[in-house]
Amino acid sequence: MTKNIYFASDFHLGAPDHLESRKREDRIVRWLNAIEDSCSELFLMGDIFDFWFEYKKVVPKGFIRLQGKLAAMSDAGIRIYFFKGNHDMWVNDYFTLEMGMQVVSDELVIERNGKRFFLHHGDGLGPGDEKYKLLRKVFRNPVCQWLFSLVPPRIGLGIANGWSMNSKRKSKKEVFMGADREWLAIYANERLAESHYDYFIFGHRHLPLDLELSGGARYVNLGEWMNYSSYAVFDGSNLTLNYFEELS
Ligand SMILES: [Mn+2]
Repeated sequence: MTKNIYFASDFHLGAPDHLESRKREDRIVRWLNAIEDSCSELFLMGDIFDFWFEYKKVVPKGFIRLQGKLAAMSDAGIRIYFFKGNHDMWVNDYFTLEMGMQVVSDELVIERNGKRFFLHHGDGLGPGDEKYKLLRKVFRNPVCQWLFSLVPPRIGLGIANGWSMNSKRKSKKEVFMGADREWLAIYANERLAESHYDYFIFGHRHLPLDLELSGGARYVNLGEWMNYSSYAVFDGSNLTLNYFEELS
């Protein structure tokens, strides 16, 4: 393996408003420009969009610079994976047809250079959050998705945008709960009891983390791009958590 693998999540494009989102999108494209020469695979691990719903013939406006950049990278031979997040699970074939991205619905286990990775956005895993786990079943239900698709975009996207305004809350920084209480670390340790993994990489938590798990495995949380511009890179032997354009 001569090139790097990059992981990022939780861009939440669209939130909190057009101007802020555009500034973030520009930063993300600068990041992609900076990494593309060294990148063999790119894992976009959920909540890339603050809201996405794909109708049969209609997709949400905006985010065109990111989409153009991803299309160009994919055309240049970089493999790109798009994980469904809790904000953007309603994808169909648009990302695959237009940007060559492979859509991942739940977890993806990969092996690269002898290292085993467990990858997932992170929503609905570990103890607690029963209300969301129930909601997730409804949101992911094909019949419910079909029913929503019957609502005209003017109304459907209006409802959704009002809804995702809740995610303004999301721009505040999350607080570390301690290694024994971080639920994705608890979840990862449960998986480790069944099988060997070197790395667990999740998003969703909105807090960049690099925690040691049992048996020397690690849990890396990708953070988010409202406050941190954090991402992970695997260079073939090491996995590191980095910050793009870090303010000094
Ligand atoms: Mn998120």
